[in-house]
Amino acid sequence: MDIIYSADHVLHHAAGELYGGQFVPPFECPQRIAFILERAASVGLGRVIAPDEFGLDPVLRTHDSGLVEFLSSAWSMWKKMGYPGEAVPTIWPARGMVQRRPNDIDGLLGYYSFAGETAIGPKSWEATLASTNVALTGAARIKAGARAAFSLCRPPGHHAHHDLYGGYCFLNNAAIAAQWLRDEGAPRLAILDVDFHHGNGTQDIFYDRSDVLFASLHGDPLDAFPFFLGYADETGRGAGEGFNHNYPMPRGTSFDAWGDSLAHALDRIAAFSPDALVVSLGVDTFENDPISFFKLKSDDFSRYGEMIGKLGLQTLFVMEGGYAVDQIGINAVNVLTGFENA
Ligand code: SP5
Ligand code: ZN
Repeated sequence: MDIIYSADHVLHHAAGELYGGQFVPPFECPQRIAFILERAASVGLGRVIAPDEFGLDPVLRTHDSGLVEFLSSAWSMWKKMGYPGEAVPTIWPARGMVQRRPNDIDGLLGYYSFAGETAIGPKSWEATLASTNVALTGAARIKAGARAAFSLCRPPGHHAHHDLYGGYCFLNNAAIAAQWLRDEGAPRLAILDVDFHHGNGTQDIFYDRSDVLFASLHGDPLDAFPFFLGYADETGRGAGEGFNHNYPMPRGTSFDAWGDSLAHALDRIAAFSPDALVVSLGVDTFENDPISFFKLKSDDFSRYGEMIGKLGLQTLFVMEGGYAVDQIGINAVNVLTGFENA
């Protein structure tokens, strides 16, 4: 399958992430993508192609214009304050406070985020737009009839809500790609999120809708980021009731139980009979992932890639998380070769 890749991902390379009370080198780092690209080349996965430019229109079909405006101007506002470091929020409009957009950059950072680990740097916005173009170019390959495509997105996207960033994500690449396919004429889309973390942003974006089915397998929010969304009883709202499926799983979950959840989610997707499938592909379910608690082994990624392939749907893979950098290439590419071998 074709691999869509932009070198502009390196423009987003924060110096620090707030973790354990310290600023540490971010888990979400540029080397992640280099390792995946290298592995894809060594197994001959497919051609590497550069993204096309789609502009802001498809972004604004999915995201709030206030968020987009904020993200595009956050760095210049931050620099005007004379701060020495990168832009991070320190206050949020929490329970009991007013949800009103402030003017000041410190207020805006909290107004437009749900988590504080992700620093904005001088070129984070440029990298974010490139990442979204990578997803959209993959979607265009699907529209053109390709069986599959791999959008090697960075920064990732599945935590980004309609009007919130966080969890290393600024724009929701998978959601934007799915919405674009809808707008180009596909009546029904399914999004399967296999990242270790709940796809809270994608759930938020499609929660009221019956035309985009969302299923997410993830660490139980009682114990895992993003903590405040992702329970099994979140099944959709209004017309969207019954079109959102969460599979939270406990610490130590290995492929036996995880694969059962996947089989269940795939049955629901098959019953929905979508025109295409978008997979939010995070490989932080790996046993050695530094910030997650599932126990999948490298071979398990091939097995589940094959399960997804057996659905027989046109499939766009959109890269999300995965922080065991040494093995991220093997694990991500195992899913894709498993899919192709189905
Ligand atoms: C795209 C993606 O995978 N985003 C993940 C964002 C997670 N950010 C917060 C991580 C906090 C980890 N705390 C885990 C403690 C492990 N001992
Ligand atoms: Zn994740």
